[in-house]
Amino acid sequence: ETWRFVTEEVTGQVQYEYAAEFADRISEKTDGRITIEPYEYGGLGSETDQVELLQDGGVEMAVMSPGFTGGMVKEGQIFALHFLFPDSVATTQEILNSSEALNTDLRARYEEFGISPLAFWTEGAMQWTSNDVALETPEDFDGFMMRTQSSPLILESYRAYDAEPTAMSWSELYTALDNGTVQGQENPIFFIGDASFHEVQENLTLSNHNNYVAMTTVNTEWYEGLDEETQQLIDETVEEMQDWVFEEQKRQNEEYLEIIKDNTDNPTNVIELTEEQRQAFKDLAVPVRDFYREEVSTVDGEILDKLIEEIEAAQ
Ligand code: 6CS
Repeated sequence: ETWRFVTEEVTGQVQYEYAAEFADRISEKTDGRITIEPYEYGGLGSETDQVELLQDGGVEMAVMSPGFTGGMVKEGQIFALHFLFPDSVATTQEILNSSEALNTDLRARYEEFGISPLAFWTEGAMQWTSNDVALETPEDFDGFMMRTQSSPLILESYRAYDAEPTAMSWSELYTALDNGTVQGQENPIFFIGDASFHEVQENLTLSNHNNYVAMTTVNTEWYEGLDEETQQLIDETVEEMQDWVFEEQKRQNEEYLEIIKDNTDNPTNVIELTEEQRQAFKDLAVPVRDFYREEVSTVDGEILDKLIEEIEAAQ
């Protein structure tokens, strides 16, 4: 028996390495009875094509970013809100592990579309990179051409700073940054470094304005059709992987910050925002939560309110 496991990243990057490690563990536990074929990003279309592929059962498993499902699972856009999760990536991961708002309520929203998120995990804090202007104050975003993922609330979060966001797939991003179609983007450091965005960007702003959250997902119908023992095997391995992936992203984010700082061929201006500077962004970002409650959420912000309570309790 072979399961297909698609990811939005390539060899070496966190999502792909996650799928490869997951595959090893499953084949070891089943003495090779079940094998998993991990897929790098690229061969199976864009990120949104991959969402459809999982829904149609073209693959059994996927690592999926909520940033590409926002047009469909409106509630999933919760992750687009800046400064919602704690600054500590470790505390954020604990919340992702234990949150009922996410693991029960949001999961049910995804299941309406045939996608079961079995776990939520961080790929690290997100940072900004830019050309033409060093992003330090909200004013620096005025008219700034920012690339984002496709969820409408992500774009809204940048409009709150008066930026001009454009959604695009990451496969087009290096070229778009290089030729000036967009001036900047957001991602965790490991991804900025591995995708070489720093080569075509002048500035890296350590903004920690949000956490990059990914989900381990399965096709709901397929998963529900498995016998209990196999479901158990998947669930238990997904749970074990939470610590593994936390360490993996941490190591990669730390390593790539040094690589970017040491790159003398294409020097990058690394800017660390002060708490005061971050506060100016936060002041503009918090009202976007009301936009979520009123315009986006299909259950009047219930999931968001519950998550905010869980976040407060964790801090
Ligand atoms: O920026 C993006 O769209 C990509 N970033 C990460 C960290 N993973 C995959 C995603 O498509």
